[in-house]
Amino acid sequence: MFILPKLDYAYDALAPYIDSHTMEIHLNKHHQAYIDNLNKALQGHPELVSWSLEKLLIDIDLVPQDIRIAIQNHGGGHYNHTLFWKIMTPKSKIVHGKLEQKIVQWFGSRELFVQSFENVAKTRFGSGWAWLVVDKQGELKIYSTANQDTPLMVGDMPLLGLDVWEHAYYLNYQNRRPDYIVAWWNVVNWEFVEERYCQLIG
Ligand code: MN3
Repeated sequence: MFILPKLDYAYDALAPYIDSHTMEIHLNKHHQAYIDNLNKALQGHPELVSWSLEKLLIDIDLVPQDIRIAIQNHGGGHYNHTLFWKIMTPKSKIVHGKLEQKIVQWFGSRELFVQSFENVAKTRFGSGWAWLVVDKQGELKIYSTANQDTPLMVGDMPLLGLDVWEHAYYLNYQNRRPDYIVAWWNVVNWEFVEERYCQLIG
């Protein structure tokens, strides 16, 4: 049985960039619903009990067909949101580490990276996520996915993920998705992301 993770900070800690009410509903209603539906889907499949959440998504093609879409949507939803809470912090500060070096090498500058990521997040039509991932070759990529599709399903490891579903910003920003995207940089937990990157590249 999968359960809702605890936040490392208070609901109102990310304000004014993300408001308390949005955080509370996003975690306790939206994220909880993905977990409930994931657990429900797995109920009829005891052979999958030993699979981790990551394995269910990385090996999505091996998941029995009758629950594959449910795992993709709700397992993806659980994984993406669990990462999303971790990559945010009220004590955001830039880290000049290995990831920044790679970002500058790959995108030309930190500013060009930010621009490119924002562009992908702004132009995702409908609901989905914007990602910075490490691919199998250890290279960085920026792209978006629809719905709760997760980079794990195509063999990439997400470093940064921005939820651009309306439920992530509508109470505070209404239709102004670009304002939410720009504000979000103020709460990115670069220390966590740097550590994750260093673990991934070994
Ligand atoms: Mn969400």
